[in-house]
Amino acid sequence: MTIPILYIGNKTYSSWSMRPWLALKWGAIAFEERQIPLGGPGYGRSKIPDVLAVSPSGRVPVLHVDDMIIWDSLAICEWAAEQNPTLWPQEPAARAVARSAAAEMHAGFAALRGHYSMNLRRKAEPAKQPAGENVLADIARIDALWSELRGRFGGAGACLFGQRSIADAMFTPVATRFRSYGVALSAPAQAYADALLADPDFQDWDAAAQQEPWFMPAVDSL
Ligand SMILES: N[C@@H](CCC(=O)N[C@@H](CS)C(=O)NCC(=O)O)C(=O)O
Repeated sequence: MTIPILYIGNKTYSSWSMRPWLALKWGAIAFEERQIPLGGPGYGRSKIPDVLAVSPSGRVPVLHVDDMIIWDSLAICEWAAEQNPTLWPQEPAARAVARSAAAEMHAGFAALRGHYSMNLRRKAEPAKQPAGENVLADIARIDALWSELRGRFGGAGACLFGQRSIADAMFTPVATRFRSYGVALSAPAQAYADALLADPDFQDWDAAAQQEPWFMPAVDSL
């Protein structure tokens, strides 16, 4: 196998790119990273020419492994877990719950994601519009889920399932949103969010984001 290539978007804004990037790092899986800046012609319609050249969905992240193409964040995380099974909890019941949490994140929380766009350059400034009912419901569900999973499976560690897993990778961008928009959480959920943001690999990603030259007015004006 040649070294896999992970195509990602802007580190400041592309939450879906961050998730498999963290999973590959945490799984100690070697990969080359190639960045395609989002925005410009075709953006928002899955029609950015440079993205379409490498991803059949017109979206990033996408992983190329030899001649195989994996074009979705969760599918890339699953491939990573095939290389390094410690990316999921080893105990079957915990693993099933971790997969449920990761899938819930992947498929859901649209109101939260729409209202609080990821913007790593924004540090604790409330959103210009107040959070609506659906956003508040998403925050409450995530807070309850994090608190419950930490209590049931977290043990002495800081992660949801004792050691870093794909579930933590899926939720790290949410922790950045809570930080960026100053969203108040319960004490257990805040402790977990703080732990995600203290992760050294996340901090590498965040530091690179701060150096990026791109600026998306639509996101930065929220
Ligand atoms: N379900 C996909 C979503 C990927 C996605 O929406 N990526 C965004 C960037 S974070 C994108 O490529 N947008 C390009 C566009 O909207 O044209 C996944 O989980 O990978």
